[in-house]
Amino acid sequence: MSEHRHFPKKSSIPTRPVDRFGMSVEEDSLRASVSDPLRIHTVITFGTFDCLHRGHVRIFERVKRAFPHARLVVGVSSDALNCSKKQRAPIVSCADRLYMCSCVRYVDSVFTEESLELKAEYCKMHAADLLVMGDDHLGRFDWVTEATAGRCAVAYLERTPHISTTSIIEKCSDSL
Ligand code: C2G
Repeated sequence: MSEHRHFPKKSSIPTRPVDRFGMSVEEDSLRASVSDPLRIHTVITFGTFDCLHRGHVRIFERVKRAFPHARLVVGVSSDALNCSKKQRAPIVSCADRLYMCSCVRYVDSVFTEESLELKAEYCKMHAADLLVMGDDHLGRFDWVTEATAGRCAVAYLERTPHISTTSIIEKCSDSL
């Protein structure tokens, strides 16, 4: 009798887990990046969140999936801070950007970020155990851990490709 060996078809070989957008799921690596995941009660993130889009929401979603019991606090850059960072005013006002972020179901609270230099102060003020940013900022906020006497760890998540506020603005202006 001939021996039948079963090899999995190429398409059924398990690959990296992906979310509904085909993006890699990073909850495990985010959890692994902190020494004690159970110590994470509050996670903080910052951004302008202008023309709120999938790339922004995926940061919130991955944090909440990695730490479902933690509070997610979002610092939204003020209009003045955005002007100084990007030399242009945001399309959407700070009040509306705060409102939109607060309506995302993964977000527990929002506040206005007035200055980049105050990051460690904001982390202390909100008792943050972990600061998470997209990896376009890789390494940029590592100093926060030392400035909070080791209280707040820092981690970076893969930036979502093919979507940005700039590309949305360009599409809108092209279609006028
Ligand atoms: N982001 C992402 N994928 C995208 C676009 C943005 O993961 N396609 C992430 C960024 O890496 C950042 C967050 O979404 O962590 C907010 O993005 P922005 O609003 O562009 O933030 P930015 O104005 O760069 O402010 O203190 C705030 C910092 O200066 C970041």
